[in-house]
Amino acid sequence: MVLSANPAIDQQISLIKSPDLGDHLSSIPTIDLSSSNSPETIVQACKEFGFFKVTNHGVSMDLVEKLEAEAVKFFAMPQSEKEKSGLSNPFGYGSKKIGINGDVGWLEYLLIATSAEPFCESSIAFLRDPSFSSFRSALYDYISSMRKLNCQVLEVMADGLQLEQRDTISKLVQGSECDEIFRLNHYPACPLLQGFNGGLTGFGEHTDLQLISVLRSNSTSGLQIALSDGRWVLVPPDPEAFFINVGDSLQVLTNGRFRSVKHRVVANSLESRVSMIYFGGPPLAQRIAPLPQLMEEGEQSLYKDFTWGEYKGAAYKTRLADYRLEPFQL
Ligand code: AKG
Repeated sequence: MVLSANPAIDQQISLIKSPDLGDHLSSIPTIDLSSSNSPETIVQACKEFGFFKVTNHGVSMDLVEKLEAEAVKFFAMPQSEKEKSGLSNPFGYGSKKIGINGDVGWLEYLLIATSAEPFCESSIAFLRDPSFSSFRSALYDYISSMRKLNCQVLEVMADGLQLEQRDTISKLVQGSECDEIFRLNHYPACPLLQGFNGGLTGFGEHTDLQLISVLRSNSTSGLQIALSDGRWVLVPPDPEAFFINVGDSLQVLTNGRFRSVKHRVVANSLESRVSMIYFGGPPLAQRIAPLPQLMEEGEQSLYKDFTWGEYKGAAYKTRLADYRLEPFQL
């Protein structure tokens, strides 16, 4: 079923029926990063769900709130002003269209390439404007804390996988050659849908391409993940925690031991949702292949040999919901 949500919009955005009320993920796997059993629990969560949240992460809520406030201010600007700030190509401001292959959703966003330093000058022109200096500094602080958290989570995973060097995975996403992206999403409230048992597609179902992504949202619900049996479940929001999605590249590095999680966002409430997602990708030339240290005797790779650049290039030609790893499977 599709709905032309606003006569001024010619894109058709799909409606999604809500999962049954019972289909709340009764307990989101929660990894307390200060706990000594986090390596075991993280591996279990990556195998079963490809998804978990982290607590005791050491990221200051003050800097999270500062960036969220800047994002809210930006998205509240008149449409013409937001569009002047640089249309998504792919970086910049985007509204409703996600990518170039026909995906649409009830959202607007800012997509920023954050690896090149100083990223604010090179990725999105409007951030150079002195009137955005507080946005710029909140963004720098947030990205630098995400780099640390991203590596910390990958190191706990390496411990859980009993890899001798705990930076075996994290070193793939460190350094100036890395392909790092940051996305700020705003899903406006959609009061037209009051009374409907479901909502509008905010961000259509997909898996992330990178190793992991680090997601934080405000207290408005909307995120859903698919379980291994294909059922969709609601993820209760937790603005104090960070949610981690296992991405396709980590599924390959672990030769399928970890599961890249399919997820989507439904925009349906009377309140708007703001999310911030950090995607730490490896350098374009990095080979993505199962880690030899993990392979058991006689175990064969499930995947063809490819680089991150090749995978990303191929994925960008597909639709969000496509199974992008399929052509790379053996
Ligand atoms: C993405 O930006 O790739 C998402 O999956 C969005 C998730 C969210 O907004 O919570």
